[in-house]
Amino acid sequence: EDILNALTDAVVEGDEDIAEEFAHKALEENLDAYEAIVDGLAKGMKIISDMYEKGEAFVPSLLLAADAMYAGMDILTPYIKLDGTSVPRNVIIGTVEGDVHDIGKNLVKTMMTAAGYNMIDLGCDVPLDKFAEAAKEKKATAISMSTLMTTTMSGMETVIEQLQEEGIRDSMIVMVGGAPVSQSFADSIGANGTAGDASTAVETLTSLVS
Ligand code: B1M
Repeated sequence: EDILNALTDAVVEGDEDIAEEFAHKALEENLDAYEAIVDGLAKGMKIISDMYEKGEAFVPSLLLAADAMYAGMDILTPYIKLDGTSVPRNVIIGTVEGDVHDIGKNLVKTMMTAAGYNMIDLGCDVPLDKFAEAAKEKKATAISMSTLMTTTMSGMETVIEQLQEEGIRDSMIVMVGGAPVSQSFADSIGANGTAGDASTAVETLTSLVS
């Protein structure tokens, strides 16, 4: 409990050293690495993002918070217990064209990696046609698209249309997510699923592939 709170605080404060210190402590105390990320580090990122929304925090603090979160994740991620039964599947992930927000996308990627998926990360501000191109090239099982802005959401629909044009839509699972994405939006563009957070994203993907 104390260690989880310390991880959360380290992210909110944007303190990489403390995040690293408590990530090590979490491992020493045999805390579950996955829980330490979700209930410790990611929780801190959510808090600072909400503070930003309310005008209580500013961009530099957000970026320091993300650095602290990544520093803790670097230590914890190798200790997440892999689901040994899963067959490796290629999953394309990226933030759509026009959008540079990648903190949430990176969390989703980490959780999916931890669940045994082989993640192919196209990064952020990804030109829309790259998704179908990469999916074909890597014989992907799924495409995971993230966006944080209302102005870039329609890009996800374009990608689905491109998959259709390429004749690979039906053999592909398409997941969409990010703060403005709702279930009804996902349904309206013909995506297979969405999720409100990174761990639910993994559960949804796993239920869709099996
Ligand atoms: Co910007 N930003 N930002 N920003 N930013 C938002 C998104 C905004 C809501 C803030 C606001 O104004 N109220 C707003 C969008 C408004 C809108 O669309 N209507 C906004 C804006 C406008 C902008 C700029 C345009 C600002 C400007 O320059 N004028 C600009 C964008 C430029 C561009 O992209 N072309 C910009 C820039 C930035 C920073 C660079 C400063 C920084 C991003 C740094 C980075 O990502 N490398 C930033 C940040 C940090 C935010 C907020 C504060 C926080 C986002 C974040 O990282 N959250 C955000 C406000 C907010 O969300 N409270 C805001 C933490 C992260 C862990 O959560 O990303 O939601 P999130 O991901 C979650 C879930 O959504 C879900 O799981 C994740 C983990 O639980 N999820 C998925 C995400 N992807 C998923 C995919 C899935 C499933 C689940 O399946 C595939």
